[in-house]
Amino acid sequence: MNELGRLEDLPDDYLAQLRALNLVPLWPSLRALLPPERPRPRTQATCWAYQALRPLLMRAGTLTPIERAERRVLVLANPGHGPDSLQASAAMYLGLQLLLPGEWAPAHRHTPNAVRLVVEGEGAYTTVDGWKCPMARGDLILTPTGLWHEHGHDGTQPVVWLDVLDLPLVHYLETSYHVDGPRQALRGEAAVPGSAGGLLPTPMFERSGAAYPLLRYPWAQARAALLALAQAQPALEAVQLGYVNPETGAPAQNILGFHALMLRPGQTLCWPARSPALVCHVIEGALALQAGEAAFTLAEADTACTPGYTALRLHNPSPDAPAFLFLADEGPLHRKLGLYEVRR
Ligand code: 1HN
Repeated sequence: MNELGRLEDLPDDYLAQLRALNLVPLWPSLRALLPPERPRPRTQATCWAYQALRPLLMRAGTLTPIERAERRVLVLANPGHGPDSLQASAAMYLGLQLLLPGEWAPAHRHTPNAVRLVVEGEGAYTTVDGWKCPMARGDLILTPTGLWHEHGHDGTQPVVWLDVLDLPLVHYLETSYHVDGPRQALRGEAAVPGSAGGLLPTPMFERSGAAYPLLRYPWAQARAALLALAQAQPALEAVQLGYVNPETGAPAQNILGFHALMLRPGQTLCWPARSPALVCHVIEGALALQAGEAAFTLAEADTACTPGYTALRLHNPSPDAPAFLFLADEGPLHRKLGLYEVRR
């Protein structure tokens, strides 16, 4: 491969004339834009230990009242992207949000898609598009693009959840904005999937046609489904379920993908390098995670992010208990763009 000319090789007066006309030579940047053989992700394999950050999140609860925060969140910022970009990966934003008893986070809607994965506490709820979604540990609640959402808390203990948004992508596209609104009129409690053994709830005469017919995926159902799948298929390697739109079978949201994974006691999964970055959050149990050269041990409620194009090893160190993980990735986006790749 040819060594390409550098910017420093060009005379100052030439560079000044280019700059004055808003022109830039390509060749000094070409190799960085198109590195040989594989991308060079800025995203670094990073792990956030819940027990280390929890006191800081609780302290935010005393330092900043909800009225001064709107959303009281500590962002999990990937060091490869720097602290100011608020990015976990190229397309994923992660934050841990705290809502205290009696607090209310007012209604708004915005272009980025969000999901909440409940980490701790009970008694809080999110109202999405008028549907009340109670929050219990491990539940996944969607707040897709454009839908009104607000959070309330009728319980007695702090509630914490993990927010996953496609904000970095939507911001990069210069399409990110929000609209504030009044408290939503309640339409009722959000439907639960009620799916079992190949049976799905069918609308009485036709599909609702709603872009997001299901907003809340209770953990109790996902956990039971994983255990049933593991038992029914002892030879199945990855005991994994995808969060999908039950009317279409497509991923639950358009840009990011969400999965629940069970690792059997002592199980190790070796995954080839794939193009999307991945977020792993431990709902129950523990995870020894290796991503390229990086290695972490995650305890319950810990969260890690791994770059794309990186082979992964996921190991459940417990000899007798399964591990349950929540996974988020950029798979739907890569597939839609024709960029999805697996390197075997
Ligand atoms: C947002 O609207 C929420 O509604 C949480 O709870 C985190 C991060 C960036 C932009 C909007 C929420 C967010 C957010």
